[in-house]
Amino acid sequence: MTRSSPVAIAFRYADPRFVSALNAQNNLRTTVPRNTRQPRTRNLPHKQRGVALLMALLVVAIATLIAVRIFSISTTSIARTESQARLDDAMHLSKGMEDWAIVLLWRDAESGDGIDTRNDTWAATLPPLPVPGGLVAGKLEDLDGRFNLNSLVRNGARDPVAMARFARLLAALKIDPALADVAADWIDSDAQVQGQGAEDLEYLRADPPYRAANRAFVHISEMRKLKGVDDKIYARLAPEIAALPIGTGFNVNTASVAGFMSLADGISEELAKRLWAQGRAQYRNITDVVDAITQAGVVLDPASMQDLKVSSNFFIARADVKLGDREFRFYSLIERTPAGGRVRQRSQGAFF
Ligand SMILES: [Ca+2]
Ligand SMILES: [Ca+2]
Repeated sequence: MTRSSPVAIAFRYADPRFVSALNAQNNLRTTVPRNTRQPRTRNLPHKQRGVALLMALLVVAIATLIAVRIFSISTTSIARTESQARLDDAMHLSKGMEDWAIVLLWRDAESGDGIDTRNDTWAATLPPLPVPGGLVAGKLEDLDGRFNLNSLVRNGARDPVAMARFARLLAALKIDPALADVAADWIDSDAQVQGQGAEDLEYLRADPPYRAANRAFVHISEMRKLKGVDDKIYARLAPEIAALPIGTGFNVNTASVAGFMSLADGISEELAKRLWAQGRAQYRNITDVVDAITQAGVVLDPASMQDLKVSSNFFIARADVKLGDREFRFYSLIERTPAGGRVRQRSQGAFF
């Protein structure tokens, strides 16, 4: 039995205009609509006598009102239809971007080096690409180099390694580490406040009131609802966190400086910057990074090293679509699979 390669799948489902633009960026034809309208002639009324004239004018006025109303209804619905058509076109183009991302991930896996870094082809930004009526640009980022919020609670209990790592990450970001307790209470199934956490009693006092989720984070934007998180804190936190299935691991090749600081007590910002290597870290295996840390005199707890890895399974594909004067942004969460990848979540507007 033969299985279609992701390349074939991608191009089967990709928007044909996007694919043709990928293949022939410079061969786009521009059609300029010609104005073929002819000037209209008008028939003006000639009879002007007494009541007959008044009646005639009223009829004209009513007819004009009706005409204006019909015209305004039709222009509104035409505008709405055009707007919907643009959105549909943009969504098709963003699906093309998803397929492009999956092809990149599949090709990367085929290359066989088994590691994922920001030097990989998938990590390059796709510059704006002309498509009929606009432009499309894209970017693929991995999420495994971020802290997975859902790792905080495992089998109903707080995971001490993840809790300590998140607290260090928060400290590195100059955020109160008590937020680790708050986040754990948000996802644990009970209503019991642990440490400096918060449960329903805290959130029911809000206006409007709400409750703790008591289940895994579906999206990192849930953090906005947590006690102590304001816009400034969220903006600092968002690029460092992810909401992924438990057990995804932490890719040191795509970790941030704060991410490296979260690995152990005693990793200074200076050491973290060295390990981060200007965002170009290329560790072939975990031993390489562990050696680099221990040689700097930092004692590592073996338990906290268990989920470290040098590859990624989850990615965010961003598509920026400009059609006419309208701009759209789409995000797709892609899980890498042996056949390339599959889309797990889509959002339009802001993902973070
Ligand atoms: Ca709790
Ligand atoms: Ca809870």
